Amino acid sequence: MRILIAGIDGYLGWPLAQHLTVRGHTVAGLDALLRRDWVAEMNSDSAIPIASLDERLAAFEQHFGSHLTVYRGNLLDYAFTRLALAEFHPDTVVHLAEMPSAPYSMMDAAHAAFTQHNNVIGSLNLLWAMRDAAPAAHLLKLGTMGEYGTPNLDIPEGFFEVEYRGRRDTLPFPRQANSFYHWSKVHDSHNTQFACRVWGLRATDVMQGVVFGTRIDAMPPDLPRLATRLDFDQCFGTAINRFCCQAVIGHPLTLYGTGGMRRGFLPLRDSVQCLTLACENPPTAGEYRVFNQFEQVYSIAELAALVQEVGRSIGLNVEIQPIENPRAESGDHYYNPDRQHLLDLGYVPSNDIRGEIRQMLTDLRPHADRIHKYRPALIPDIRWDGKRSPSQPLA
Ligand code: USQ
Repeated sequence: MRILIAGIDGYLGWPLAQHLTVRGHTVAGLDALLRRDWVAEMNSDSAIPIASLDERLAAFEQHFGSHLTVYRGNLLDYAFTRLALAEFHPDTVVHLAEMPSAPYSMMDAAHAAFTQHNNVIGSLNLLWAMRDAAPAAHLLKLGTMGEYGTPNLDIPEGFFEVEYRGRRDTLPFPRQANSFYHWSKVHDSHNTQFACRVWGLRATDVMQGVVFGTRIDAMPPDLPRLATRLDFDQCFGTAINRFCCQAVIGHPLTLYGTGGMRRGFLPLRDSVQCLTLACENPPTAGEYRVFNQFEQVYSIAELAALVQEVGRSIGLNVEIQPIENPRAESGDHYYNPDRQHLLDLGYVPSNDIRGEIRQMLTDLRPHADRIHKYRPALIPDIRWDGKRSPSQPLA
């Protein structure tokens, strides 16, 4: 299969390119390298050093023996996007090229507008470019479990059956996102569904949980230029990744509030496995399908306790310090999402969260100095009420 990964320079895109290549697919990429700038804007850097794109591509060719073409540009540029599709002729376009951070989108008006413009218009251009240059290709679009919010109901995969005033229909499950970033993904879902209906495009909208981890099997441990990034700042670092970075420098784990928030989580290797299954089992023309993609549901407090347990078992001094929650979110809620569609396609959850955390801590320990250098980036000061002040420790 010919697979174009938009966002190939990112946390997921770079390992996915390696995994798909090992499976025999012909991969190309598209990227504007914005993630590197956003993390620098947060006065931070990837905990694991990452090579320049040119160095990455040279290492890729050397190790996998296949040349990786990367179209350098932005989905906001329709002409560029269309040209890339027309030239590469993809069977599948994996769309990972969005601004992925909830706190970044809640910083101020400019960042909220940037997030929605970048994500919604970039994705809209991609839909038009696919209509015009690759109408038979499959769009594998990264959405988020956060589109659903935390309703007091089970969460189906995209759609549910409703009865209202004696009539029944199957309709999109209500979306109740909790940041302007998460709303940008809801808007993308609506636009993607509409493009499938009106133009006959085919798409998989992946509602992915929070990803963690440093490794996949295809990634050679002895070739640092093929490593993927791992962020820990308040915007681009996600829960387990931040906790592991904090653990290796002896910084208390920043549990927001009671930590009772429940979310779906999955290791990087499972994310790559699931995206590959979706690529290799495309929907039919005109079909818009939704996959919920996560391995297990955990509360954030459970995860902090797990990082503490594993960290202590390898001799790290790990403390947990609850701090004021900078977000407006429920810390005590029902959460029971389905994830059957990927299991039906053959997804085998790796189910070894302790082993994954141990691997992460081992990979991160040699980079403790880099994390230490950007230590202030660990304390959140972007708040959902619009004020900017660092979260204080709770008793
Ligand atoms: N949290 C803490 N302490 C921290 C960081 C986070 O308690 O140091 C809490 C947050 O308050 C939140 C939960 O952990 O309740 C998850 O936060 P997160 O920053 O790990 O993840 P989130 O903001 O939800 O966003 C991340 C990715 C996003 C993706 C989403 C999937 O950044 O791109 O869409 O996970 S999901 O959460 O399922 O919507």
